[in-house]
Amino acid sequence: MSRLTERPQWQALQAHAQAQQALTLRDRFAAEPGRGERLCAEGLGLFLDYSKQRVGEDTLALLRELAVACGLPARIEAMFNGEKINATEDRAVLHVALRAPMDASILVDGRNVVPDVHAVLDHMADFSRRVRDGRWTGHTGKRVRNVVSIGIGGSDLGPVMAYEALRHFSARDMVFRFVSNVDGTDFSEATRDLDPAETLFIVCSKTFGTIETLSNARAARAWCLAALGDETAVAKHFVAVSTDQARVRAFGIDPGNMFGFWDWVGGRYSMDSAIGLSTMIAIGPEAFGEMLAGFHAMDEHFRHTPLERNLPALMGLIGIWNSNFLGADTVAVLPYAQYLKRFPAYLQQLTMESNGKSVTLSGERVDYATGPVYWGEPGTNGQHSFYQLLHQGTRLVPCDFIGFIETDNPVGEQHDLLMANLFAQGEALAFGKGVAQLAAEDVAPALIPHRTFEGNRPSSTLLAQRLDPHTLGLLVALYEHSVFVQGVVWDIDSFDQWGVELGKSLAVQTGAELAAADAPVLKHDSSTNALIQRYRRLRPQRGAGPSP
Ligand code: G6Q
Repeated sequence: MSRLTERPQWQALQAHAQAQQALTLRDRFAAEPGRGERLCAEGLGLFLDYSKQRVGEDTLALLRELAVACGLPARIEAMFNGEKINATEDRAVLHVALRAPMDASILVDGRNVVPDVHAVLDHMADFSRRVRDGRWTGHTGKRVRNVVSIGIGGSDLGPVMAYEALRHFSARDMVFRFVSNVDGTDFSEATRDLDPAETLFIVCSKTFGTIETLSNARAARAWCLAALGDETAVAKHFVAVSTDQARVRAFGIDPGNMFGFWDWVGGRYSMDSAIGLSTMIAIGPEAFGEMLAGFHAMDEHFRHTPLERNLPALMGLIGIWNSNFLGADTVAVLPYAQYLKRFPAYLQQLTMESNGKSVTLSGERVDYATGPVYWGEPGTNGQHSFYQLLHQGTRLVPCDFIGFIETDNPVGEQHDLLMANLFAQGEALAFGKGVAQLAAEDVAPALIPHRTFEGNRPSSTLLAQRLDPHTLGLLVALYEHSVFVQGVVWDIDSFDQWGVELGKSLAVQTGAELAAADAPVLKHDSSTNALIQRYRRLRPQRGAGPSP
């Protein structure tokens, strides 16, 4: 047994889960008047209703005891104080410094990093203003109308999500596109209708060594120069966001056009660093500042609020309960907001890359489940596809519903309809529809099993007034810190990503085998060897174009 499963607090939770197995949400609501008003938490304008989770106040007390036994309060302080809690990479984890106010002091190796953060923010703000008001022009003197951000993973998902989420606040006279996939289709489709003379590329790569991003950046340079004809055009059409100045220079981008960040910012925690330059150009430096203030407010809440009312702690611990004590393998994220259409994809990386680990910090194999699979789609679309499984499938899928009181796009009564669906889905998942009710509705006996909804399916509902930059900052930081809480309890390194690194090195080796002029000697398994040989045999000769 591991240290975690040996803890008395863990074993108490196991016994508690066992004892409560037969208690349904229907039972709980019947036995606890006012449960829906009590099992809620509110802070910073976010309202979290967790009464439809299969927890009681006793469950939450046990979960808090577990968190304390696992050292959560001290680990929170260690993160905020810049200790090297990313143990396998020997790095501090300081995304909280990216949104710290100017007068804060956060030390990494004895150096206050906050002034560095604000120097980059000032550089970004100056550049963004010049692009937005037309003072920054392209090589031919034309105003920049199109911004194409090139990056992948943590250098892409945050900017895409934030742009979509804050589209309402964006410069509507500009076009924003995002290129991530090494599939040339991504670059081609993103640029096919753009004028190179009006296009600015932001090459985002922490390492400036990621093959997908560098390939797309080279394609962008060739596309640009083919139209503008002159190598000096690069200076007006390319800027870089990276931690590696030497590689940026080697690529041909003037370090004066580079926006830096630091090794203590993890890729999936970087949307509020210079990686968010496209966001800042889209919404302007002031609105970007409001987003940072939202992040910071949640940081402060997380650091200083008792666990009973601490939103990230509550969400993280309820997730532990669902994964480890109710056996749920996944979490569905269901924003009832079209602007959050990329939020589930963003959360997928944040949660799964952070907590998809199977050894503890000291390298022992875990004997408990760690990070669940996150997935989702905006409501109401998902209702017409996968919700069937949520309601009647054999798996337990806890859901996070997210909704907003106000909409920026009032169309008739549609916002009420949207929210009615959100509320109705949580209710139906929790309480289902039983045999007695169906019989009372005169449903044919043979159909009753098919039309029965057993209910007892847990969900949380998160409400905010309006989706604006500040709220987006709150929301992202809420999930960031809930991931942290879970990583602390599971005793894993939430901040490394060796699985991603593996992919990067494997592709290089296989890429060389595909590029070799003569048939290379392949030393993979027989399946991989045969696939490579088949591809080499059937692909069109270089320059021949696709088959008709
Ligand atoms: C994020 C991961 C990963 C990374 C990409 C891009 O936490 O490390 O998704 O962001 O692989 O890396 P670069 O920014 O170095 O190009």
